[in-house]
Amino acid sequence: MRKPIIAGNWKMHKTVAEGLAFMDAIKPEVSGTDVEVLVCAPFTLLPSLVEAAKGTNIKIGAQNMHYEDHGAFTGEVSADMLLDIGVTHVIIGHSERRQYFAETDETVNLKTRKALSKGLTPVVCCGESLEQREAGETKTVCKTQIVKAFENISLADASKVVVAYEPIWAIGTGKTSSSKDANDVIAYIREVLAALYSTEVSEEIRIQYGGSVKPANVEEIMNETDIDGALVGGASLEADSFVQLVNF
Ligand code: G2H
Repeated sequence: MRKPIIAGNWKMHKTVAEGLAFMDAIKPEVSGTDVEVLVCAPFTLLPSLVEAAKGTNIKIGAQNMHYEDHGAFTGEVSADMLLDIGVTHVIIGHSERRQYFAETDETVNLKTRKALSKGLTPVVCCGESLEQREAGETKTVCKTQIVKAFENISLADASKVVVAYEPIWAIGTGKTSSSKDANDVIAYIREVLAALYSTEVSEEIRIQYGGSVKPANVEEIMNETDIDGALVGGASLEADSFVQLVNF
């Protein structure tokens, strides 16, 4: 009942020409899928990708946004600016933003609320570090991040959020959480959401796994009961690989 969502997170990669070549290559290969297809690109590519995605089943997302509507925030982009060019999704609180750009649970919450209020679909990331995992804190860390991210988000809006569980130690390292472990944490996140809202709402919220997902492991991951998609970095950069992920 939850529509799977396979998303590429290009991080700081690709020129406009490279992005458009990617779109040309994937369009015919993903057109028949029942999966929601999302490409999250750097800001500079977004207008061109939105144009290229017109009339297709490919959605285009940003990788960050500011929580204010406008103001003296040099280098930042607002939700309205994303909507203005036809972007529909935005990744919020990726661990790289938390680690390198001082993103906090509080800013994640402010951004998530702003995105929802404007009609953008937030893809909200959570996940533990290696140290936290080894200390047995995985679930506590995810619970804290999820409870804060959803603070003051209404029952009606909650089901519009996509959650991405990305254990930090598995990001870009080639190490993947076993699909069973990832499913276990994701099922727990769903329990946290059920306690915050209701079982019904928690059953509607899609929760992706992210961290070294690739064509070789995507099917096993997607076969798990609670995993509704993948947020993919490295393996989303090549068209062939992305097509395989979508058509798992
Ligand atoms: C996790 C993921 C994309 P990768 O950051 O969000 O990247 O698939 O390269 O581990």
